[in-house]
Amino acid sequence: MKVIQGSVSVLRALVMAGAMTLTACAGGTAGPAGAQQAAPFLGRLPEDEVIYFVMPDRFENGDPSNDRGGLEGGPLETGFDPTRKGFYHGGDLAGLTAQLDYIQGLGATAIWLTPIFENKPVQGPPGAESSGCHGYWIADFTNVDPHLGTREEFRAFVEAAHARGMKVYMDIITNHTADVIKYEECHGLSAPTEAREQGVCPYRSLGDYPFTTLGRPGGAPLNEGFLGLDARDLTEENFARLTRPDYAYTPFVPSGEEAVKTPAWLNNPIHYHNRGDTSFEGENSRLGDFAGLDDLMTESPAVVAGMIEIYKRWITDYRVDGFRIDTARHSDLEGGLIALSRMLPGDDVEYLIVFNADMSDREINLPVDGRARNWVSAYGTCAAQARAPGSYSVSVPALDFVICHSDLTECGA
Ligand SMILES: [Ca+2]
Ligand SMILES: [Ca+2]
Ligand SMILES: [Ca+2]
Repeated sequence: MKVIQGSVSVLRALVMAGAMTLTACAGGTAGPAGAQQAAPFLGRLPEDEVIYFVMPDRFENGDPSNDRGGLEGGPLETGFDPTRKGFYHGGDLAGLTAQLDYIQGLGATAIWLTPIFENKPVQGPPGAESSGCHGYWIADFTNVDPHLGTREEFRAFVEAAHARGMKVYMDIITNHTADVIKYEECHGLSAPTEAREQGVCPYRSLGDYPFTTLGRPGGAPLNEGFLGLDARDLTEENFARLTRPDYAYTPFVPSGEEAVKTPAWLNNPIHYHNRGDTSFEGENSRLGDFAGLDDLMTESPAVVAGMIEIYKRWITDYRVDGFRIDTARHSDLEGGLIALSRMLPGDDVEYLIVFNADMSDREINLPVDGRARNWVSAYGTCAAQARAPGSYSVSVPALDFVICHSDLTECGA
């Protein structure tokens, strides 16, 4: 095991959760005639990468003018407060690009960034607010967070990394969005004061709150004919019958936030589970809200298609080399993630490496249809993995190292 000294911790060997087959883009029809020579770094196998995992907000401030993300006001409006760990500290993409010498000098050959998409800047109950400095509270899936820079700066970063022969892996989220949707029974004016103050909403299960009755078992019928979320029922025809989102809680979007998410379809509560907070047990691990984060109905073909469209653009527009999919074990893997992996054909991308969450409790059988299908298990935070490497569900050693620049808990995540 190689050890890189410095202020970083080193994580040995992320591991594969599936068969390791890496095939070059063999689309045949993809790309212009006389397609350009593939960049040499694309020929490097994923197990040979040394990955530098970085949270840009905590790395290097290359442009102080973007520290407040273009927002006005105090920390609760802008999210910026370098004196508190849960707020933005000013690091950005310009700083990251400027420090590529340093990162490459450590021996890193690839960079994995925490999500750079535009976040809801501040959320949380009164007195317990924090910011999206970690990047996992996405509001606009099509934009770069203004605290971190611009689309052009992200493009410049990817191009600069590629020019050095380094790969760029994006950290993406398909499980949830920022916390925008609330429930009348927990957060509405008629909710008990205690519930409003605590900001938690107990999970309401499929058994106790079926999709086809209003708010409680025996409630008025609704969503007539909707068959539920079994794998065989994940069809457009079935989801056309799901028209009301108030089968468990009564979701609402607070005034002023009706259009806060992009693409626009994400603003419709019908695309979410709306069953309250997960306690990370059984059914609620997949269908519950992760600390209030709006849990997407990843079983729905419309949601899958929307997510594919979103992330496809990041591949085609920025030529990123792979994705690490966040909170994958809290999503419908068989539907959404397999579909996501099918975004590749026609997109002229040489390789896609998908990092994934812990797969120890799930079987993943991805169809291998001519494209790279690499599933790397990466469970927990970087530091947690470094402390407990035995917790992987594994089989085949894949990557030599992930160098942890920072532990997400530094950002209050
Ligand atoms: Ca900055
Ligand atoms: Ca919510
Ligand atoms: Ca989920």
